[in-house]
Amino acid sequence: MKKLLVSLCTGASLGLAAIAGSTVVFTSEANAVPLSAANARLLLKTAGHYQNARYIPTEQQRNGTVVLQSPILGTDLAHYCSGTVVSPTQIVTAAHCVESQDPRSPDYGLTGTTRVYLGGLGGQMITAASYEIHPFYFDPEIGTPKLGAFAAGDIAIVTLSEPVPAGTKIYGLYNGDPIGKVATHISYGTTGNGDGTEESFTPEDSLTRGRIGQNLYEIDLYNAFEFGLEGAHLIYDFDDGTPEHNALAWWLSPLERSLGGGLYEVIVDQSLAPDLGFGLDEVMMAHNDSGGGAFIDGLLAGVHSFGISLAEQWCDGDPRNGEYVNAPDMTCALDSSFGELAGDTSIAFFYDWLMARLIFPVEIPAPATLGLIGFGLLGLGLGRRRRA
Ligand SMILES: [Ca+2]
Ligand SMILES: [Ca+2]
Ligand SMILES: [Ca+2]
Repeated sequence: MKKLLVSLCTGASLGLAAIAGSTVVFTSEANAVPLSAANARLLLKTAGHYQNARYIPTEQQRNGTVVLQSPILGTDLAHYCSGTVVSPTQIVTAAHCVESQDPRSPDYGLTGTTRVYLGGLGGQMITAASYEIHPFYFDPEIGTPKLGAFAAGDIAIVTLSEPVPAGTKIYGLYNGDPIGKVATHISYGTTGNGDGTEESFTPEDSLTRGRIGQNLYEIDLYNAFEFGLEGAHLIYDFDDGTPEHNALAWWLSPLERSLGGGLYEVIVDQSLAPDLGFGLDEVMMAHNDSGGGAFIDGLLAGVHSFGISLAEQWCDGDPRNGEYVNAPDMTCALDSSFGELAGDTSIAFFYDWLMARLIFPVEIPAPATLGLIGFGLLGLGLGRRRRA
């Protein structure tokens, strides 16, 4: 596991979106805010061209998903994240998306009031009223916040200042075993092609329209790397259909050999993670996708948290600092290309904590109940006429 620890460091960066008129530039600032590590890795990149219509969610599919915009005070910058509506007044997102709003964070006060845009940046805006971050996120033993996105409790609930309008989809929570299940990812962030040829982050496209696609949850972070809490983070890889870029098989393979001269080769056992993806439907989170949802059976099952790739010294072509001749990452950088891994916070792991906090002020009426209410109003009208 010599490779992973180095990767943790490369993942520690902060994603910002600069807003100047209609121009939005995405930049990455290394080690700016360690707690915000995963922020730099969120958006969906796509197996095929990112403008292919197959990746554009319909209005119906965007319903119940949101963009969170948190202005950075004293600047014209804002953090962007994604989230999912889970009650009439509550959004589930990643803790690192709202940590600067929590008094326990060293960055407390850095950002102003978060704006929540329903169904993407073009949708209705509701301001956030309060936040609750899972305590594991700040726990010095369990959460290891210095490791940012790898903290064990990267999940938060945002409470809105007013309820979402009628007709807004409210997602239920998945409480089954997500490992081995295909998840549908819907998110608003950086998009681009998995082969690294194009990358894009604009208000008009990625933040407004979002992207949709699939990936397979294959293992949890602890069972893959003996790190974190068992079951808390769900791991998947960005496949292009080839064994050469089957990242999870490469990372899980325990054997490697030295070829001399600083060169190493992992003896890849493809049977350890044989899945090669879903062809053009395969997607991977990227910048600003943080907090976005992954859905199984129409229920929220995962929250985009972090990405993992091989530290650049092992794939930069320079054997003097060590080099894997068969590194799976198609581009030697943490940029959501084919051959990288990602982790989602598991909703099932935090199911009880979430359910204890979700507020449904009124029991959602069943269709039969609605019919009775209608009948009752009708009867009242008739009665009034009779009196007149
Ligand atoms: Ca995959
Ligand atoms: Ca794979
Ligand atoms: Ca890469």
